[in-house]
Amino acid sequence: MTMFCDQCQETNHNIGCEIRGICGKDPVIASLQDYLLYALKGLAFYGVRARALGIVDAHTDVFVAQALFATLTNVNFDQERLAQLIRETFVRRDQLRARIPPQLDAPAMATCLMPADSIEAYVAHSDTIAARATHHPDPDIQSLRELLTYGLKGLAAYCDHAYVLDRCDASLMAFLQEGLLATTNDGATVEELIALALHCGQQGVTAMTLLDEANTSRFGHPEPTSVNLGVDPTAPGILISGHDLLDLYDLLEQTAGTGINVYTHGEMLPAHAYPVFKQYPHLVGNYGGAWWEQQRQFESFNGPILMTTNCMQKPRESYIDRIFTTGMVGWEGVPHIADRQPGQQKDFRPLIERARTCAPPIELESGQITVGFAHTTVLGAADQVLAALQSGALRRFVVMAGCDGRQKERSYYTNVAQALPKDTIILTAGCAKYRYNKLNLGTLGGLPRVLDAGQCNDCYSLVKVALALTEAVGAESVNDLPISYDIAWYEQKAVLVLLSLLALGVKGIRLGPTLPAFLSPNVADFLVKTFDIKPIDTVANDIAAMLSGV
Ligand code: FSO
Ligand code: SF4
Repeated sequence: MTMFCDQCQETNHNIGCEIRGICGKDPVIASLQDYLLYALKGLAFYGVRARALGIVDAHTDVFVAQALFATLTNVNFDQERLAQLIRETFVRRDQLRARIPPQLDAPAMATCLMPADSIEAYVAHSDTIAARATHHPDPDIQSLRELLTYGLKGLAAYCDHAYVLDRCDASLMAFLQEGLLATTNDGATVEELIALALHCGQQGVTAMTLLDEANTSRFGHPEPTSVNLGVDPTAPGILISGHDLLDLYDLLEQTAGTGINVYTHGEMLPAHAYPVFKQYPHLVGNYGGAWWEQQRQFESFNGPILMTTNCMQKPRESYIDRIFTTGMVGWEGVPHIADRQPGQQKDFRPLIERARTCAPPIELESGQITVGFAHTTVLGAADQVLAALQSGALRRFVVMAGCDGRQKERSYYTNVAQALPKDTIILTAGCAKYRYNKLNLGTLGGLPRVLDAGQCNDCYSLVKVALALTEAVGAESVNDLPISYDIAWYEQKAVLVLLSLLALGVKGIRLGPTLPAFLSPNVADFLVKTFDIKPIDTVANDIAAMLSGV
């Protein structure tokens, strides 16, 4: 069996994973995910047609977002779970189909059904029909279809994060299905697909705004906070990873008074800055670094681990009996904490029981790092920032947001952060920060030189800061500010963030460690010419160029 996947930055030889994913995705999981995507496009056909007739199924809208989320990099590796999602796609599609007049032009993906209903049948169908039906012979059209699809996946993930906190936007839900359907339109031109990809970016801004409101209205506005990197050697802990702050809330509530500590990992680090989470003294610190270091770090953590979203790696034997998934995350054989029932919390008792049998974590490091520089904090210090810019004490901001990954070339980002002159400030968000957030780069005008806005979706904060500064200094465009963008990408949320920046008119972004494999030469050329996107170069060349505003 073979597979083909090129959706993330670590794809094999920057071409595609064909035998097994670098991420651990095997051909069966790849086929099931491809088939789920194919089936979702069929569901989208009826979703779009029904919506045009005023028929909206809100549960199905959310289901589409969640099922798409399951196909993101490092989310779901569970065959049975993916097969269930495929089955549910068919059921929901047929329910919608029954509510509207017959659609004589329905494509094959809108009518397919596997009577055998087995994983093997889905895989066979995926490999023979789904792959062919969604692949376009024109490399530019195919490239743009992929760009749009991966942007939609990122959008779906952020929609789900907001939905968990009771925020849903009908236009976002509609666009997820319109976008999916557009990727099946053989008549779509290059220009139309580019416009759709940029529209996807605009929707990304809406989704990140919605999620920011959801997080801040529920947990308060992040404020500058020192986070402990060490451990409490006297008590066992539970480690929570991923992006889902409501899961953290439920876990903290249920562990309060039990003598069990809670630690954040990876993208959960920014939680420490939210006022609501500061009320829990047993949220003692952050353990470890970015997602790709998890296997070694989960081993030494000793206690249970909860994966709330991406990025999950293959669990090692040493901790497979103490890792749990929840939400859209899945790994075969790993216990899954079920969704919350209306008005109730998720039930984290299995983790709490397991923690009681575990030793305290082994300390990996000590000290503190500072988080909590989202838009409210940075704009609260706007006068200070403007004064520093006007006096020349602050020469430039460098946005170094995005993702981290395991490729050694990513040491570029550590080296850039280290080599940037002391009159610059780094704005960061996402797990990319782990390449430089423990370097102790000092302060400038009372602010840390690494301002951490939060998770990857909190890139929204960076955009908000840039737009407010544009207005404050009376600049014509965001591109006239002394801000450079040196973005690291890995998975599809980052594709959406990139499209969002482009939709907002940001130009001159450096993107690395490699440009996406799914960009055809012509599409890459278009992005370079239109948006001045550049691949990263050497540290010295890039710093010199950024400081001169190029
Ligand atoms: Fe990182 Fe993974 Fe947040 Fe991504 S943990 S790589 S862009 O899933 O989502 O930044
Ligand atoms: Fe390869 Fe990335 Fe796809 Fe995994 S998600 S199979 S590493 S391209």
